[in-house]
Amino acid sequence: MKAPVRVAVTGAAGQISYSLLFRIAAGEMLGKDQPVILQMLEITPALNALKGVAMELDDCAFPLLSGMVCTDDPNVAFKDADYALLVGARPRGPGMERKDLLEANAAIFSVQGKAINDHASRDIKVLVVGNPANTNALIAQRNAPDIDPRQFTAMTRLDHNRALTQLAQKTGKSINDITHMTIWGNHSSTQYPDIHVTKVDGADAMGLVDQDWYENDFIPTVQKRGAAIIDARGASSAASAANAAIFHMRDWALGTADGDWVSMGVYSDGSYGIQEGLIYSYPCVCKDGDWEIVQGLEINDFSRAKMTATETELAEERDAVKDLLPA
Ligand code: NAX
Repeated sequence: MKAPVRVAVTGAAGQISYSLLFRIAAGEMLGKDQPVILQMLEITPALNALKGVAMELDDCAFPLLSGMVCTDDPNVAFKDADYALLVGARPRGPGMERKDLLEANAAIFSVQGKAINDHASRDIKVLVVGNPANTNALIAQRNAPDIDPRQFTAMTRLDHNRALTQLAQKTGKSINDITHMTIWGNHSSTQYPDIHVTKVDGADAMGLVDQDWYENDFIPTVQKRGAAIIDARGASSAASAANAAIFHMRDWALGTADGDWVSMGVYSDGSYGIQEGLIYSYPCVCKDGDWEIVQGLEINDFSRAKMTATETELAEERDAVKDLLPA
C-alpha cells in the first residue's frame, strides 16, 4: 500500500462536501490503492456540524481513510497538504452587491492562499470550487508567491459535464460517444460551451445539430443550469458539483483519457490571446500529474466574441479586488 497523502477540504460541513469527502475517502479521486488523510476546514460555528461529518466518515470504516483533522485554522488544515479542494465560500447575502461578494471572498481566499504558501507541500494541487471560483483561485494564487501558479485551478468540470449530457441527449447518443468538448472562460453565465471541434461517435457535432439550437438552446441551458437546479431542488447543485471536483482532481493526478481533453480553469499563459494571469477555463490534457492547454484549435468569429466576453468579465472581477491583491 502507498504512503497516505494529505487532502485538505474547506467548507467541509457544507452540502458539496457531504458528498465529496465520502467519495475521496472511498478512493474515487486518487485511486483505490491510495490512502488519504482528510484535513477538514470550517468556520468556528460549523465545527460541531463538522464533528458529525467526521463521525459518519468514521462509521463508514473506509479502508483508505488513514486519518482526519477537523479545524477552524487554515494553517492546520493546509499543513503538508498534497491536494486542496477549496469549497467553502461566502454566499451572496440579501442586498449584497457583486463587488461586496468579491471582496468578502477575497478576504477568505487571501488568508487561505497565504496558509497554503506557508504550510502546504510545494507540489500541492489546488482546486477552487467556491464561487466566484475563477477569481477566488486567482486571489489564492496571488497570495502564494512561493508556489507555482500552475498549481491553482478553478472548477469548470461541472459545466463541461453538463454540456456533454445536453449534447448526448440532443443527438440520441451516449456521453461515452462524445469527445473534445470545451468550456472557455469563467464559471459563470458568461462561460462559453464550445462544440465546434466536438465529435459525437466520430462525427462533427456541429453537423448533427442546427445553429439555432446551438446558440439559443444549448449554450444558455449550460450557462444557466446552476440556476435551473436551484429552481427545481430548492438548493444549489451539490452531488454533481462534488462529482465534478472528483473528476477534475482525478484527471489532473492520474491523467485524462487518451485522445480526449477536459475543461479546467487554469493560469492563462496568454494562449488563444487571453490575458496572461487570469484563471481562465481552457481545454486541457493531463499527464504525469501536470496539465497542458490544448493548442492550435481554430477559433471562428462567433467563438472569439464569446471567449472575449467571458475574458472581459474575469478581468473586471480581477480589477474589482485589485486593491486586495499583493503587488
Ligand atoms: P454550503 O453553504 O452548503 O457550504 C459551504 C460551507 O463553507 C459552509 O459549511 C460554511 O460554513 C463553509 N465556509 C464558509 N466560509 C468558510 C471559510 N472561510 N473557511 C472554511 N469554511 C468556510 O455551500 P455548498 O453548496 O457546499 O457550495 C459551496 C460553494 O461551491 C459555493 O460557493 C457555491 O457557489 C460553489 N459552487 C461551485 C460550483 C462550480 O461549478 N464551481 C458548482 C456548485 C456550487 O454552486
